[in-house]
Amino acid sequence: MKKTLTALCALALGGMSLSACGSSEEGADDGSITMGFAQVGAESGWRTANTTSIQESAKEAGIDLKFSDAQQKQENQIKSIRSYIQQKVDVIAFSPVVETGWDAVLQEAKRAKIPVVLTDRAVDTEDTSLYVTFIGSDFVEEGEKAGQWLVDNAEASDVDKDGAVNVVELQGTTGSAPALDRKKGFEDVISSDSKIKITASQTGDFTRDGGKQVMEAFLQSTPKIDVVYAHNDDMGLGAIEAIKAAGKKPGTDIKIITVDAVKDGMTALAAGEINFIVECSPLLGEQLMDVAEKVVAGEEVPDLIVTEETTFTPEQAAEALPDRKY
Ligand code: GYE
Repeated sequence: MKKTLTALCALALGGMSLSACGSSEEGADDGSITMGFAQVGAESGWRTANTTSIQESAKEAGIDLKFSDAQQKQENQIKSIRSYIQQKVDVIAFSPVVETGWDAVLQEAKRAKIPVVLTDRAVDTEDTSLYVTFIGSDFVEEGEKAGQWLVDNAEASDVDKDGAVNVVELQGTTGSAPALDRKKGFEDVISSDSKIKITASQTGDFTRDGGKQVMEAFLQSTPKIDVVYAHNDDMGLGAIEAIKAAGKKPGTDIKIITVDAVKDGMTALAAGEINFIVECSPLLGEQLMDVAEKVVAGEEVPDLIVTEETTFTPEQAAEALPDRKY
């Protein structure tokens, strides 16, 4: 199972981190790679599509995948990473549920000479030698795109035409890269327009149920809501249920902006219940397997691999839906 490419590694070390080298342990070199993948959970449509992409791509690439679901808990992810180290996998990949608190376990992987690839979410650490590369989206840019749509459509979003656009925000998992960055990008852009204000902001943990519950509370506590900015489609879909239950029309009485563009979100967008979606692609599996093969072979890979993404209006969603893969 183990590939020993110490010579190659040594050659390539000039431009890459130590942790990028394959396992030093000698073993049967049958060419196959074992990857340990520590997934966040199954909290959203995005996550389900991401898991499918990783499992299918591993199969296609002939990579032996050990997969675990942490149910959105950091301690579970740390446990699986430790077990992958013990099992001496060739490469560890994971999507860190929150940004901080990874240094200790990543040091253990480094000591065991097992390279780590981050995918989807980033970690906040000073020691960038603890992982080889990051594959995923620019979440700040996603927040900026959401904010830009609102700035461009502020007048139309001022539902009762009182000159103020009151936004409630449904945040993703507290401390996660997408929640922090989507908030930041959005706030940066809307700050250019004094009419737009975030009047309430709370986490719905990226789940439909979380979005519904927080929105129910907002509808009771916040007198005038013009716009919902949800950090993912699922929370936006939960908010739609709450808005309907309160006797209001989602997309009309209250405008909705979300991120992801999974099928359920796109369907609601095409139906006019969501007004704008910023795309975030979960189809990261193929790139991940590609990078894993290179890393295990001691080849150099870029430090950062950023996914290209677009945005959707209702008309664009209707057009894109028939061919949508997730
Ligand atoms: O937007 C959300 C999921 O980390 C980009 O996690 C991912 C986010 C995605 O639960 O739906």
